[in-house]
Amino acid sequence: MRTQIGIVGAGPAGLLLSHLLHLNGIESVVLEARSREYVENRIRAGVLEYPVQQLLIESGVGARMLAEGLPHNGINLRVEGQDHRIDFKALTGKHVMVYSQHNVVQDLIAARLAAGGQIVFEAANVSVHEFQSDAPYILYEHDGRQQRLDCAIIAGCDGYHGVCRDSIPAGVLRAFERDYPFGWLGIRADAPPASEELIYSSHPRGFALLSMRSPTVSRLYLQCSPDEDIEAWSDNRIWAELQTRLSREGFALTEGPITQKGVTQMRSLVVEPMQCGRLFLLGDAAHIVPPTGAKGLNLAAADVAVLTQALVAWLRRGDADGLNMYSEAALRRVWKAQRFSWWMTSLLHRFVSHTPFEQRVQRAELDFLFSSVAASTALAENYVGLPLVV
Ligand code: FAS
Ligand code: PHB
Repeated sequence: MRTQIGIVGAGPAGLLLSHLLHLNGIESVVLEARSREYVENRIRAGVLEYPVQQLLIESGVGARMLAEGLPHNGINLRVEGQDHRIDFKALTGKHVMVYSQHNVVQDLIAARLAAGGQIVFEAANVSVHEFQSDAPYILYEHDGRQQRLDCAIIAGCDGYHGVCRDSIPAGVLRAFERDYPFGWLGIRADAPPASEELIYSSHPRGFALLSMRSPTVSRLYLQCSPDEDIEAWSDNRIWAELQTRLSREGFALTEGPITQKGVTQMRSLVVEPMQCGRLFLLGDAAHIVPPTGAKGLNLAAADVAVLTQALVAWLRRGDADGLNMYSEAALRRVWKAQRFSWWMTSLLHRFVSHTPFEQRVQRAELDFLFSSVAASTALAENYVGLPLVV
């Protein structure tokens, strides 16, 4: 089989890339290890930046988001039982959209298939080859038979645990990493959210976050140890801890059946460069952010916007400048989102290693944020989303 762009991974990065390329008359084939049902129901992110919303709307896959998504004009930071609202609308004129990542994935798969797009689900043992030549190809197994996909470019959209990044020869990539001494215990619950907007709580017992998926489904997170045993957390214990960390006078969470729970590691990672020959890395295959800034999904979309522009210029006009500069251009925005995610994580979590001095500085940083329009504006601009292509 032959195509123009071979894409590994049907997450938000791979699917959005295939969709935007199609709109520009460029062919692609997406190879995905898991089943359609699995990728369409995988619980992950839930907040879309303003520029990403615009990209989905302008590219014709925003209708359900606009119909079912929850536009939020601000977030609340809760410290010592006091709320401090960051008013995105007043500070930036923009809003974020609470809309599940798996809904975005479902919308993109539906759009690709409706347009005759090729997505090979359950493609096993994917391997990438000859990407340092001008004739790269991908091998994989499907329906028990070995297959080969010849292409001009390979897009590695296979996430943190994929094969593409690890296929790049030793010495080419440099990794920049930070592991955090905690994780997030996250739940999805059939309980109406107790707040119209997200609440980020900095509590002496640790961080907590109230988020949601719909008027009847809540998504909540607790700071926990990185190797926390989820089996040790009964639903009652989880609700009790959430009530404590999100407590404020006159406020209580509405509890309900917990339908999904898990522990997520907190890590910051960037690999540079984000390309090797004709293999380009996008999304979690190239960078991981702690979820405190709600940037993971949005960064994947930003990489797609940069690479799409570069591929259109190359395939239409033979202009390879954008491709040659892809990594540099994408990394400029990646590092800004990394900084913001690290900053939000440092600001709102409890660090057992903190000295009393560091605790005071963390508190002073919050006080400054609550008393300075400039500081609140900086948070708001980063949270609602920086321009996709800079
Ligand atoms: P993805 O990981 O989404 O997609 C990669 C795809 O490649 C997957 O479908 C995978 O099956 C496929 N693949 C992997 N290896 C392959 C191979 N060898 N062959 C073929 N296919 C292969 N972000 C937030 O902002 N908020 C959150 O609450 C949040 N929660 C998260 C929870 C978890 C457990 C994880 C892992 C991430 C979470 N994130 C969250 C970040 C998340 O949103 C990612 O940034 C986003 O999924 C990145 O999208 P992709 O780069 O497309 O990678
Ligand atoms: C979520 O809704 O899953 C969510 C929201 C904000 C975050 C992280 C996760 O910072």
